[in-house]
Amino acid sequence: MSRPFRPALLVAAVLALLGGLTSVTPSNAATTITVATAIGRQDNSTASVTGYVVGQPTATSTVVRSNFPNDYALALADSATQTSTSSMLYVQIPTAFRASYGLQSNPGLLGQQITVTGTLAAYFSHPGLKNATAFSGGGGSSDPGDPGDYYAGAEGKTGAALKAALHTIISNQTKLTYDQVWDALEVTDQDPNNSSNVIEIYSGRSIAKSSEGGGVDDWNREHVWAKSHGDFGTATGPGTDIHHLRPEDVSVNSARGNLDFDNGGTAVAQCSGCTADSDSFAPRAAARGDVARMIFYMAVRYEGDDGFPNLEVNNSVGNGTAPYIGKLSVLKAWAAADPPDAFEKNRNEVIYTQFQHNRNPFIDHPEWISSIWPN
Ligand SMILES: [Ca+2]
Ligand SMILES: [Ca+2]
Repeated sequence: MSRPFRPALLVAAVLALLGGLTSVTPSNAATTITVATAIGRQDNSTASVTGYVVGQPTATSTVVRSNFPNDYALALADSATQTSTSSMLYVQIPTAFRASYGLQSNPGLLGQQITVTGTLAAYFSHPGLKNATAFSGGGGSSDPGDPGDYYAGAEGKTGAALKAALHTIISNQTKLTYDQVWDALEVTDQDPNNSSNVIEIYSGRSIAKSSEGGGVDDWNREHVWAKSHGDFGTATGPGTDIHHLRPEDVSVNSARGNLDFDNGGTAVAQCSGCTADSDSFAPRAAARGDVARMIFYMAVRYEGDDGFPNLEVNNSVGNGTAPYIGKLSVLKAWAAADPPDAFEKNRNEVIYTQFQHNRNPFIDHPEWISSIWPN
């Protein structure tokens, strides 16, 4: 398959990066020191250090930039693109700050400028900062699910009013062409342990990015909200919305077809943990919540006001070409049993910062599912 160069995506990514670098102002710039200064001043004094989050230290000379193991530590540098650990300060994150500044919970902090106040002392046998008493920056919000007051318009709302407010918020987005989806999925669904691969959504298998296409055992662009349910095709719109477009093995994609989602059935070939019968499909357990949150996103994002059908979740299977997907009660149970993990949160963040500039609210706020769909 030919892969033409796509300058528009590159420009969008660069603009997103520049925006990220220039939008944060240190809260206490006059009295803070640089990372280089902090590295040279490991004397147990107290200081406020401003730098860019460049990863999580896991050993003296190892800093990871994805697949963050926990929320306990981060690495700061004077450049957002620094990769040399000798130019990094290792910051211990005390319990009180882990929910807001730990990278597993906040992968979007990567590349953000923050300021940390604490004791300049070795951590992981490396120049560090421990016993921090204050963190600031990184978007200026202590709520990782509400970057820059993204959800301000939904505040205090429930039920139909919440759904309407979220529809307005998430409809403000950049739209991709179906061709651009190939490149986007190589970023959003990259295997955290192998940057040459993507993870297939239903099966969980890691497959070479280069194996994209239509052949046996290639991967292609699966529409989790089956495109026949509303017949929206692959025109720019719901058919190219990467919040629900995922890499999947060609034959597994075909086995899912346009089936609704429900428990039960028999095993699906090449898809460990997946089952299907004549009117429904179930992915592996670890993908079930992801699937549910994608379906709920689509139901809120597409309300029939943009030339495409009003997509809705119902409690049926066998919906055929109607603009509905079921089964609501099962999808709610799947979402509860499989809450958002680091991979899913990172994916949402990457779509927001690099591609569509809108978010899946149900990854940020899973509690909104029951508010909008109480029964
Ligand atoms: Ca999951
Ligand atoms: Ca809808």
